[in-house]
Amino acid sequence: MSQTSPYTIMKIWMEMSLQFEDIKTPLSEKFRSSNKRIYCNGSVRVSPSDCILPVKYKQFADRIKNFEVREDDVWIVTYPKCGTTWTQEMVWLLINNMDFNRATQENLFTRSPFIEYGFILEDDDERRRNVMDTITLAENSPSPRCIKCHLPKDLLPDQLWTKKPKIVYVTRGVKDVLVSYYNHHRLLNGYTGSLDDFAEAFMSESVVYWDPFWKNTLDFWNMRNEENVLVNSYEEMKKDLPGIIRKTAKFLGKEFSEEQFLALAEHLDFSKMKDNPMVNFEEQKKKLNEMFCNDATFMRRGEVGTGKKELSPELAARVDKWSKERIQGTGYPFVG
Ligand code: PPS
Repeated sequence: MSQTSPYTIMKIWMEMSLQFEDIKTPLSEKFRSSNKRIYCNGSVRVSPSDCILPVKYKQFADRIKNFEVREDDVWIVTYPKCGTTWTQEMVWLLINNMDFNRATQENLFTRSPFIEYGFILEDDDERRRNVMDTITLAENSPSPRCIKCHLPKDLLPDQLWTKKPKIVYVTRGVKDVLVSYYNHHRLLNGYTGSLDDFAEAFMSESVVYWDPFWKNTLDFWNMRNEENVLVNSYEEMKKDLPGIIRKTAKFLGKEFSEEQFLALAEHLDFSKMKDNPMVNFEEQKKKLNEMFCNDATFMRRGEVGTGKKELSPELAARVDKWSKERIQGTGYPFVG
């Protein structure tokens, strides 16, 4: 039986208009009340994709869907906490001729715009005052652009599937993502619930900010053989960073000396990135810690296997079961 190409399916989605359904379940309400930010005005389920997003997304959806893509863009697409920042810094340096000078003077936030950041912050969030309109920032950025996006495949700009710029997708072991995302909610949203409650929300496929982890991940895994898509994993980056840098450079059509590759690997080492104010969010962290009275941090552990260590054995087993059911028959190898 002939298989329908992912691009044919995408063409059908492109022609469908977006639908929004308000989400109000006991679990989503419990989750909402445990966060001081982001979910305050409620969430919507977006169709197609089933992605759960803040209500504010409705105001941005068309601008993102109709965003003018350039053929020489590189899009860093990920589920949150999979190694986005790490990959952005790697790709930005690869497509900017290893310009370490600029990388150490200009924040990653403006070098590599997070296109949908605008709808994450509510209008009354004081952080908004310091944040420019990131869609405009991306529109005005010179080529080659390195754009960050966490949206699922179905909600990405339509032109990604016609102009076909390079897309680097990075994935990570789901238990490590869960624990890192829990920490992220504490840091950025003042989440006061327990890790167990967060895990319930994460697996309920209805309350955590983005669409179900496995849908986001498997959609890109199924596109891994497309010429313009590269799927890396956090675990591979930890195991052989110079190897992943070389592989990514090849995918991007960039050539460098072995010395340059090794210099980039050193720059991207967790110990270096953790102390690099252009990528480590330390400045925001101080204000957020004060606002939410906690000690959460962005560059937290930078390790593989933290989920297994931090989740109770019962919870880890439930996450494994939940994952197994979803990846059965897909050939997806990075379980973690
Ligand atoms: S976000 O908010 O979605 O953009 O977060 P993201 O950048 O995807 O993920 C943050 C986690 O990545 C870790 N990190 C790194 N690990 C290893 N090496 C380097 N250089 C590196 N840079 C960031 C960061 O510590 C978060 O993981 P946890 O497990 O929470 O430590």
